[in-house]
Amino acid sequence: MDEPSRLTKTKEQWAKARRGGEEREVFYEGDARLPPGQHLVETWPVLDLGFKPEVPLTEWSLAINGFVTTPVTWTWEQFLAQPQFKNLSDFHCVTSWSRFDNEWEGVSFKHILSLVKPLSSAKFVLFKSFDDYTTNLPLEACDDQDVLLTYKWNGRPLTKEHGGPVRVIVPKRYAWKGAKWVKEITFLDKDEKGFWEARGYSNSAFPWENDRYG
Ligand SMILES: Nc1nc2c(c(=O)[nH]1)N[C@H]1C(S)=C(S)[C@@H](COP(=O)(O)O)O[C@H]1N2
Ligand SMILES: [Mo]
Repeated sequence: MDEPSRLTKTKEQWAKARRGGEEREVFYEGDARLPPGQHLVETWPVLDLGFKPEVPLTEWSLAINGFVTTPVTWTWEQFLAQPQFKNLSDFHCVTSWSRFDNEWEGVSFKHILSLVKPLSSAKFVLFKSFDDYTTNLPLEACDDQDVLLTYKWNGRPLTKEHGGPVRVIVPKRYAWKGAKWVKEITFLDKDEKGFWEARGYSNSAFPWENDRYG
């Protein structure tokens, strides 16, 4: 990977200092939708490693493999041919902003599980992206009705800056658990830490528990 960007370096320092959440101890009383230490934004900030990969649809593919009965690799057309799924959810970034009511549209993780059929030894999932980013989750976190691979946001195609063609959305965890520009999903029997998890971020990442750092 290239030299880390300034934002990446700052976030790494914040993780070391375990910053964020505590100095913004604003519990919006009566607003049960905002997790502790978060503030609401109307915009949608862009966070990445300082590099936004350009992935033409003709070159896009997604491999789903590892400890599964039936690995698959989809082209763009094959991805679109899967049952389509819509879900509305809130988005919580560890740097303390939250964005409510995002309508995502794509392929549900439940559908993926029904196709590839993880082996009983599969307990973890590792996501890899076209910018070499990685993030990890327990399988049970992915096996949830609100988890999906999205290519649309609020009815429009997901832009490149937000991870298009396709990104992952895991509403019950902080947003770094959702890989933008996803290219590979690997089921594993052992946990393997992703980019931020290896740099001081929490392995579990529960917004409602202010669970930011490991
Ligand atoms: N491939 C990739 N996915 C990524 C990241 C990244 O740098 N590369 N950053 C993560 C982080 S830290 C956050 S907060 C969200 C930001 O998504 P957004 O830019 O659409 O707001 O994407 C996550 N997914
Ligand atoms: Mo983030």
